[in-house]
Amino acid sequence: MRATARAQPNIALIKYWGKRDGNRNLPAVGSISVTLDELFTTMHVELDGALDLDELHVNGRKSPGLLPRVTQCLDSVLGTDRLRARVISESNFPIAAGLASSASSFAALVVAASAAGGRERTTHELARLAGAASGSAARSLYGGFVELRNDGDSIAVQTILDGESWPMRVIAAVTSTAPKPVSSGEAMEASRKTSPFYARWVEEQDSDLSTARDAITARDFGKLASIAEHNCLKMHSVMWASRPPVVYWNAATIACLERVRQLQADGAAAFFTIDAGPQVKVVCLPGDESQVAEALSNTPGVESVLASGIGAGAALMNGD
Ligand code: 2P0
Repeated sequence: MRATARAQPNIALIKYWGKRDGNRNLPAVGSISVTLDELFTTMHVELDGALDLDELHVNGRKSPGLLPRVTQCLDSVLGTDRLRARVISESNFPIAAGLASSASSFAALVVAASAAGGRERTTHELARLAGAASGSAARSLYGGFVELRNDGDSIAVQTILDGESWPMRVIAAVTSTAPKPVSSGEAMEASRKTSPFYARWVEEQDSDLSTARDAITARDFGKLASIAEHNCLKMHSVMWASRPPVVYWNAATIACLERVRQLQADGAAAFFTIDAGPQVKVVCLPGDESQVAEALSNTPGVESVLASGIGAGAALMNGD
């Protein structure tokens, strides 16, 4: 009746932006990400017949605001006639700061809730359940370089290459920890309905996915860098051209991009990516990590720098 799972956030190199079915939370496009290692969310789920309502504690605090999505996810995993649950979530990195905490949280939640309810589920089934709660969470069920594809009226997720086969480091420059001005779900809908670039974005995604997949399989860093930066800037162009516009960047975001261009000019194997927030994530080869981390730390407006390797997918923890 209780279980604990751990999941890592993931960073998209080819982005998910837009939904083809909002009710079932199905993405309009496929995506490719890397699952991180050192950053993680630990999720404890305890089903308790004495509870009248679900309870959620996030990093030691009761969090009623986040509860409805958790309740909905528990219902989808265990059925609506389930026992109520006490859910305790702890993350070792800032949550709601554009570091994909919803991905690690919902990936860990479906694994822990399934185990607590005695349900045997494949990773594939767990990924679909996580994706219904938060699109990017489906990717955190898998480790390494991960591709999510649309598959009929559902999704299919798989590891393209494991992290050990092509070790990389991801350095995240945190430029603000303020809450997002608009949630990614809302912003995606604004893009779909109003951005003149949205249709073209969807149309070109398969080609970007194919280029990135080939680059990963061939371990061609330059090719991956080029398509990932292009896909990221294209996604933000779609957002900027929405009405009302969606601009997640701040001045430090741009300063970080300039810093990455300098690092590249100096010969570093590094590229940037930016999600639905002002943080800049720089992916680099391990030999360039200290140079990248130092350059980002010294960039005006950067509050902190977090580093991680590429890790494994969500897993149940022993001892519960
Ligand atoms: C991604 N993002 O591929 C993209 C890039 C943000 C920018 O997935 O509405 O929290 O819960 O399905 O997964 C963030 O959106 O969205 C996201 P929902 P999610 O990582």
